[in-house]
Amino acid sequence: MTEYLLIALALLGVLILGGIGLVVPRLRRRPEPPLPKTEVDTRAEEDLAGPPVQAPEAELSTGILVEPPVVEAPAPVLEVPEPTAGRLVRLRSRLSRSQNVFGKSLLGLLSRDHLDEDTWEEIEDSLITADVGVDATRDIVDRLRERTRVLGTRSGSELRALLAAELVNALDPTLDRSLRTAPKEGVPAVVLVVGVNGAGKTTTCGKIARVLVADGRSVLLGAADTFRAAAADQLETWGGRVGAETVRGPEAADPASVAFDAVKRGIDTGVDTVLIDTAGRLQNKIGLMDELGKVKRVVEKHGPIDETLLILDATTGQNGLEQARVFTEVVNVTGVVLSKLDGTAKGGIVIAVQRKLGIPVKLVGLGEGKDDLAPFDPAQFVDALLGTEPLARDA
Ligand SMILES: Nc1nc2c(ncn2[C@@H]2O[C@H](COP(=O)(O)OP(=O)(O)OP(=O)(O)O)[C@@H](O)[C@H]2O)c(=O)[nH]1
Ligand SMILES: [Mg+2]
Repeated sequence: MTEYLLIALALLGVLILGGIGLVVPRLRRRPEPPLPKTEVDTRAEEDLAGPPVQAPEAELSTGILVEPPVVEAPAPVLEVPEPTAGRLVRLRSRLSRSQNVFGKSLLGLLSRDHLDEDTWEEIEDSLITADVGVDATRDIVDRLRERTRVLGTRSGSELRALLAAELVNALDPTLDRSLRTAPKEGVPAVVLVVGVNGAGKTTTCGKIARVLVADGRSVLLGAADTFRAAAADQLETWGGRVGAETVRGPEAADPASVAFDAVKRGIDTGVDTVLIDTAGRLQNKIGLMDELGKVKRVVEKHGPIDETLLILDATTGQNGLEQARVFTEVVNVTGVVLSKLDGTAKGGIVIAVQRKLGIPVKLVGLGEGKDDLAPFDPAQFVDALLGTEPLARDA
């Protein structure tokens, strides 16, 4: 009897130990990893469930579910550029250096009691010093002399009005100064920006991009200045602020091919305007001017360039005119941007440039700030030069 009892107990013990042996490994065992999915499985699931979502992970030690941190791409904060209307009026005080010549000195001379030969000579000298150019100065002074003689005008406001009319006339208000930046039949307008070293090309490209964005257009920038990586970085920074993509190539890449790719990308993405920045080049370096000609020809494989803007540094005065002439021979310049007008007393260069080149000044740069670029308007410009209103509008 006791023997049976012992055997039964032993069997029970074996059973219990065996049971534990079976259960414990199960408890310890980690769940089997699922079988690797095929590409088809994954695609099918993604189609159904949208973009993949990371599953919450089980914390092994505590068993508490921990949500993975939600990694969201930071939304780019885009700047809203200033509207372009009224910029020249807002920035008129930036012309203060030129205002001294035109507003103060010229008007002062004109209102002398006796407008004798010496006074007229002084008036001529002031205009020439302000870079108006010899031919334009002669025309302006001859017409003023004639009109003051015929009309016998002597009051300050009348003389101011006569001078203003002659200056506006010398700026040819009939020229078309609109920028051709509108897409045609879904194809972006292409704007090529050229000029000598340091004229302000890249800055002006950036400012124009802002002008266009402010006017509701979409813009793509092409960094065809491949001499320095920093040049493309500089352009990309301008574009990034207003959400414009920049197409760039490797350092020392062929600028023509980067410009071509930029226009192609602009066509593919359907932007309104492609702006191409080029490297600074001196007009007397034949190889570099040939390279610019090539950029133009290669870009035109996509279709004609809508606008070629020559950036001229206003502080270089009459020297800029010779540069400009050479550029117009290589590319078909359709508009001039006079940069750095804020840094010169020679605002008359606007008159000389147009007269010598027969190409309209379309925009003027009036400072280093992001929105310090204004559409050029002869009447507003002359008014700013002769301004009788308080000048400190722009804080
Ligand atoms: N005061 C003033 N400075 C300007 C204006 N436009 C450009 N600049 C300055 O001129 C300098 C040269 O400008 P960039 O745009 O780099 O000139 P760039 O023609 O691209 O130069 P490269 O590519 O080296 O040939 C910068 O310091 C600009 O801030 C302007 O209208 N007024
Ligand atoms: Mg540049």
